[in-house]
Amino acid sequence: MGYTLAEKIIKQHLVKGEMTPGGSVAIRFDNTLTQDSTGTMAYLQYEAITDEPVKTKFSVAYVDHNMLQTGPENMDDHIFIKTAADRIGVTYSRPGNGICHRLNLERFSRPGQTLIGSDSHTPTCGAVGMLAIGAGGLDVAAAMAGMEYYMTMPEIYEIRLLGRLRPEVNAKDVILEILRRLTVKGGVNRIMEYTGEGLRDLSVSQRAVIANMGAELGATTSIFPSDEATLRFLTAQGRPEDYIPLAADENCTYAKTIEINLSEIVPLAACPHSPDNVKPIKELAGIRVDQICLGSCTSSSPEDLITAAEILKGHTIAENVELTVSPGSRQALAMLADCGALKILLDAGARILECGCGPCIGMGQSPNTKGVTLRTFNRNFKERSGTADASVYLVSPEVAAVSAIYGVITSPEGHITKKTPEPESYGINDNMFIAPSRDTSKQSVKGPNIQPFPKAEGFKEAYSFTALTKLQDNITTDDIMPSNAKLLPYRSNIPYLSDYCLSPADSCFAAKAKEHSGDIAIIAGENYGQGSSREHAALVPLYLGVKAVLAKSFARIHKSNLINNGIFPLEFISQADYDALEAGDIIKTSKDLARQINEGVITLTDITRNYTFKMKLTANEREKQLLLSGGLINMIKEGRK
Ligand code: MIC
Ligand code: SF4
Repeated sequence: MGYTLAEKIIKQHLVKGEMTPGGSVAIRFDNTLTQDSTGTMAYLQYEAITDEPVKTKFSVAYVDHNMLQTGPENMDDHIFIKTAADRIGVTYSRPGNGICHRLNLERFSRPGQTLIGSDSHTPTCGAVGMLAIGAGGLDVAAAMAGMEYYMTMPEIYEIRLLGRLRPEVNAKDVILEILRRLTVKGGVNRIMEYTGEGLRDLSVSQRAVIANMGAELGATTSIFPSDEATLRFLTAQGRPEDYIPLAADENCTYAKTIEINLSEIVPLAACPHSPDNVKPIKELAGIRVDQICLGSCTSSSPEDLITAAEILKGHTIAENVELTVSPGSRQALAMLADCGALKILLDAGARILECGCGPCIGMGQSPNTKGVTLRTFNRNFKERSGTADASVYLVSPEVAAVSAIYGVITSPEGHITKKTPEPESYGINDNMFIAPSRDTSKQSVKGPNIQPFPKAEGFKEAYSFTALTKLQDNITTDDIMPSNAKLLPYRSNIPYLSDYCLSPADSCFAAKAKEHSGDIAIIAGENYGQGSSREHAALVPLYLGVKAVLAKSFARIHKSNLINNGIFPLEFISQADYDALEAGDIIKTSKDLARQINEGVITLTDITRNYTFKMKLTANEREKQLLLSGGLINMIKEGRK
């Protein structure tokens, strides 16, 4: 029996386990990436694990999120990351160089290799046939230290692409169509593997849009074969030597095959407030728009930005609209300047922001009260833009540019006759990457805002949790630990962030938790912790005393972050149990908790209601050990790793 492409790469990097879906596999990572808003914690955690240089083939520390410097905190963080990276052998990408995922694709993506990154959109490099996985900072720190990464072997889904995109349809519409069909839970514990004749016309940058937003499906990763398009891209990036051809074996088997006919896809938008709330643009046409934002790690290749410029050529944006452009990389911005597209965008009235995440993570450019904003980004969770009552629509650059001209949502059909060709060569300038000294006799420099991270206490034989809140389905990590221009500067200061924990979902939670002295539980619905990889969504609750989350189901990265920090992620077996529990209830574990953890079924009693029920612990052997040790740092200290 043959292997799928993902299986082939996993097999080559397998340290332990068997590749049976649902089983536990430990794999070795060749490369790592961190970005600044998760990176400060990752390097603090690395320093807590070891003083040795990194063991990976190549590791990079990007600075792209925390770029608004309205006080000393952000630049202090940059300096800490730069000095921490230098001593342990991690290349540093200076602020202004661009967004981690676009830069990593351009300069360091390598077919057949593995990459783990402390950002949920790390799978972007799957566009060149790399196995790229997003994880929490601690997992990335452990991978840099040379430890294998344990994960539940996902099922592999085939997404077979047929036909050819129409000129006005973007790869963004393809992934929006997949989100429409599969929803934000559709990829959990799955790898999306792309095949089919439709690949022929998709450049690596277009594939990257799809691989990037596989994160919105909740997928472990997404992967494309390494073929002629990959060779063209790597050659244009001046590194043809990194190319190897890679594809699934003809006789491999997939858990499921989904066919998508590219010729049938129409321009789409993800409507407020979820990436899977997808509708055709035609149904939304005429909605008045206040703001349009081009850019982010998903849609800011030169191809995408030149397409937008071509549409805007000779026009001035509508009076009611503000247009911003946050290019994904200096390479992309320099190419826009070289080909004249930057001048076209400026002439049309665009506000050019620096190369970074910017408005995508609420770092500036928050829309007006009740504003309508069209963004070529990948997430439109409520409040993420920084304006609580704004309506954010996720669209392609084509839809964004045409709508900017008319000031209302407008279909690009009839406005575009041919696709922008992919560049034959990219402007290469690596002078904003600093190679590390690997001199561990140096010390990292920590500003006053960099506070120690909270550490889980060891495992106790019995717990009595107070359930301080009861939440609905699809709670995002933006709900658990919001990020915006005011909070992002405190990513290295968990005590400060703790006042805002769960504020969009339950504004009293932090105050209640601070008054409470014992162990706390959170009750939640399906897909708890979807979205970002930020470990802060586990570290901040840990700091507040959260010891268990009782949910109907969990998003993958967040669940690992909870386990790494010794917090129990327990799943309801019956809807009736979820219905029976209320905020304020006291819930106790029963005898033999350690044995129950090993068996994966935990008996709990709600003392307030005199109600006994069972919950599932879906965890592999290693995760059970982690919980019994009180998390990864404690396990490493116990010398069990
Ligand atoms: C995001 O897009 O939500 C982020 C901000 O890039 C996060 C990382 C973070 O919270 O720092 C992600 O995607 O993991
Ligand atoms: Fe940055 Fe937005 Fe991409 Fe996250 S999704 S890495 S915030 S551009």
